[in-house]
Amino acid sequence: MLEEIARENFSVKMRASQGGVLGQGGKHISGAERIVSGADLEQQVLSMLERAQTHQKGEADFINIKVELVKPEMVQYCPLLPLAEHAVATVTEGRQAALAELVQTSVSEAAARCGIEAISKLATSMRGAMLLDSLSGERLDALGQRGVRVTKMDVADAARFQRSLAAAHLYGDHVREALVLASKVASAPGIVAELCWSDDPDYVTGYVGSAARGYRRIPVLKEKGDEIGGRVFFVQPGADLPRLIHYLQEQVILVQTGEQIDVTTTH
Ligand code: PML
Repeated sequence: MLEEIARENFSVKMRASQGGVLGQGGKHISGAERIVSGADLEQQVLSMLERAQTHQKGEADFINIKVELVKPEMVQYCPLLPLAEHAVATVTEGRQAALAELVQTSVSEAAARCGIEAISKLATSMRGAMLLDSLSGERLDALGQRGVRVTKMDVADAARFQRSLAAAHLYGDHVREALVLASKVASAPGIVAELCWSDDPDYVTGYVGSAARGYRRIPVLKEKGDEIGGRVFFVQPGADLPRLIHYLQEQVILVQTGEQIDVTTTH
C-alpha cells in the first residue's frame, strides 16, 4: 500500500491575485507549479500557501491551489536546456542581447522588437504568456491579459536538480522555475523561442530560451523597482495553435536534468 502511494504523483498549481473578482482580473501576485509525490503533497500545498501570502508584490485576496492526480501514462519527458549567461550591465545592453539572441533563433528582427515592446508596454503584468508570430510579430492568441499559462511541469529528480543548481551558484525560485518552464516551452510543437523577464520588482534578470540555443540568461532586462514583466512565445508561422496551447497548458512534462549545469558566459 505504501509503495502504491509513493508511485502516485500530483500536479499542484498555485496562483494568487489582488483586486479581481473571484480571481479574474486584478493584479497578479504570484504563481507556482510543481509535480510532487503523494508523500510530499501536504508540505507542498502548505509551502505554496505561505508563498502566496507573503509575496513582496502585495497581499493576495484570492489564492487558488489546484491539485490533480498525475498517472504515469500522462507523463512525457524533455531535456533541460543548456545554460549560458550574457555579460551585460544595463537594460539597454540587456535588451540588445535579447534582440540578438532572438534573431539567432530565426525570429525576425521586427518580431523580436515587437516582443520586447509587448512586455515593456504592458500596463499590468499578465498571468500567462503572449503568443507572437515569429516573422510578423503579430499576436496570435486571443487570451488578452490572461495569456497562455504554462502548467503541469517539474523536474524528474528534484534533489539532483537542486544539487546541480547550487553547484552552479544558481539560487532561488526564479531561476529554478524559469529553467523548468523554458525547457518545457522549448520542447513544445511550433515554438521558435521565448523571451521573459520577471515581474518581481527586485528581480531584473530574464532570458531568451529556445531549443536551438538553450537558456540564454540576461542579467539585466529591466530597471530595479519595475513591477512589469512577462513572457512572449514566438511561434512558427502556420503552427497548429490549439495543439501548441494544449501542450503548454495540459501536457504533463518532467524535465530530465544531468548531474551538473555548466554555465558559460557570452560577451
Ligand atoms: C519569473 O519571475 O517568472 C521570471 C524569472 C526569470 C528568471 C531568470 C533567471 O534568473 O535565470
